[in-house]
Amino acid sequence: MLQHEQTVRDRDCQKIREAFRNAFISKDPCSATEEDYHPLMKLVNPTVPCDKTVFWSKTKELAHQYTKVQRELFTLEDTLLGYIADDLNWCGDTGSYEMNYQSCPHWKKDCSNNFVSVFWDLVSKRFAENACGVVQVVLNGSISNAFDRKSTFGRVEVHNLNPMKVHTLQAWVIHDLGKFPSDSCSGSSINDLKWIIMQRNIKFTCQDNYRDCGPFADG
Ligand code: 2NF
Repeated sequence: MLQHEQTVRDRDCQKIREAFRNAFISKDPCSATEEDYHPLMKLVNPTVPCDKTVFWSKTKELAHQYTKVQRELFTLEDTLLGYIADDLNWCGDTGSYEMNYQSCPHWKKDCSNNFVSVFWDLVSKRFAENACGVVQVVLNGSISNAFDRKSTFGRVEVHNLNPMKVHTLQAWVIHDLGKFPSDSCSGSSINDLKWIIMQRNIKFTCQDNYRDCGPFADG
């Protein structure tokens, strides 16, 4: 790599790190707003090509296996911001310039406006807004509500798909091998999803357990 390119890349990473840190450092861990992350969002734009976006809900491992095998597909965690933040928990503290390594609020038990939840809602929204063409979602057929309106997918992503750009939502409902499925394309939760998507003028298709021979096959 040319010396100049290396310097530019280092500077961008430095800027991204600083913007991420500045979003929450010295702030009350339960007072996060979208605006806190705006400087970071300005530095990193989601850029997934059309037909390559994969959403997931309660199927993290499987969805990541899928995009690892089908290399040209992307979950949010295959993009820069999702990759950086995945599996992390973070917050600051008022009156301190340090990271808070003692305690950060739990998103369910303590406060909803914590920095982790606000971050994921925002990057999930941008990821969905950016999607185009045929987009996919991997859902869990081994739980009773494969589609859950209260999940990030149901609450944020579904409502931020742009019908001017997104042609079809293709759902894959996958259940664990050897187990009796708890939900499927004909179940009421998927019907709920279908209704929401069709109301938004986007086409909906659904495929049950493609694991035996399709792209989700084991081995
Ligand atoms: O941690 C992530 N990588 C993450 C978190 C939230 C949202 C990713 N997302 C994006 C992905 F791109 C998927 O398309 O949203 C979709 C998955 O979110 P989901 O809520 O539909 O799916 P779940 O399996 O229920 O949750 C995924 C992970 O996020 C955590 C949850 O504990 C699990 O580890 N999570 C869910 N909601 C919140 C929240 N409000 C949350 N963590 C903090 N605040």
